[in-house]
Amino acid sequence: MRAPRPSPEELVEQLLAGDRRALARTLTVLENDAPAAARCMQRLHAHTGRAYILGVTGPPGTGKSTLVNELAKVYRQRDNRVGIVAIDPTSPFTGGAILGDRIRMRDLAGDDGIFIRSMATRGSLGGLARATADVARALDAAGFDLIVVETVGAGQSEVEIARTADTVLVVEAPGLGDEVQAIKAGILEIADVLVVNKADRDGVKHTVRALRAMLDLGVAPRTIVHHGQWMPAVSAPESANAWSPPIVETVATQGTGVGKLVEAIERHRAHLAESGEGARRKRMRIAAELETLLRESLMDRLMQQVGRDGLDGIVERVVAREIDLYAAARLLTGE
Ligand SMILES: Nc1nc2c(ncn2[C@@H]2O[C@H](COP(=O)(O)OP(=O)(O)OP(=O)(O)O)[C@@H](O)[C@H]2O)c(=O)[nH]1
Ligand SMILES: [Mg+2]
Repeated sequence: MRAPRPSPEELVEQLLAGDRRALARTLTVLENDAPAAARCMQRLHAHTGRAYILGVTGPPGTGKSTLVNELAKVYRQRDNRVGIVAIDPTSPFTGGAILGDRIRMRDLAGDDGIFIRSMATRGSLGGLARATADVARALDAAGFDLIVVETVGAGQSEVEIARTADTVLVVEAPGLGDEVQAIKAGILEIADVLVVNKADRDGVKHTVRALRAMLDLGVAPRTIVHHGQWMPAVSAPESANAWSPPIVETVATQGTGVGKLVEAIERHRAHLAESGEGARRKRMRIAAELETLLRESLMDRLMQQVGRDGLDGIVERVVAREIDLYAAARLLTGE
């Protein structure tokens, strides 16, 4: 007979006591079960706020996972516990395999100070962003000092990640012909540090020049733009603009340039602390997440009140030109 399922509260207790299995099960809850996730977060919240979150994004195949592996090794040497969240890794994730690649990550396997999790992008973007933020918070509560979130660059999702991360690395590689794509995707706007990986390849100087030209055009530095309706009363400090994203060349497969990259990350981290930009970003993130949650719960509540039939009825009235859309919305919200 199987043991009874632990409650969300019991799972969190075990997680806080350092149980890795409970951590893994909690992350599954956070991804899949909204009501239980809310119960977990209620217990976890007081234990969060310590970890430093690093977002790593960029076009497919630029070497992000290889780089994350190298970064994790450096931070492990500094006695940091490292949590890695890979969103929608292109390689399949199987049992004990790490980021779907045993060979590259073998240096990290079996290390208690490392925890690796992959997440699928099923469901809505908003849902993924929330689940990612919750997973990062759970790792934070579980005592991981550095949490790395890797996503494959595809536009909107990077912006969502920027809200989760303290520092965002955008990883490019020579010869992708994606310099222009990068601007289109708005990817440079969210970069705090730009990495040109595969610096052993031809065309690295060209890629660096192209990126620098774009930075000089004023695409960056990023300021997190709040897309929602209300802004918290935290305006950007003037000194937030003092940061211009450095460009670091690396050869992740050889570990070359990784030391310089760590330095750049640490400089940005210090900048966030000294300028007040870090605190501002934290508040912006909380406001944005709160807004998303409110949107969902208000919508749920409204739909419960109105019901499927009620909504269909109103749609029919708009179709019949009895009322316009604005009037329909007012009717539904009881304004
Ligand atoms: N030549 C060269 N190859 C590299 C370098 N870094 C990574 N690679 C190779 O590039 C391929 C992709 O590396 P990954 O680390 O999986 O890249 P990724 O960006 O995580 O890929 P996705 O998650 O699929 O977007 C692998 O075959 C790596 O061995 C590098 O600095 N130089
Ligand atoms: Mg990868």
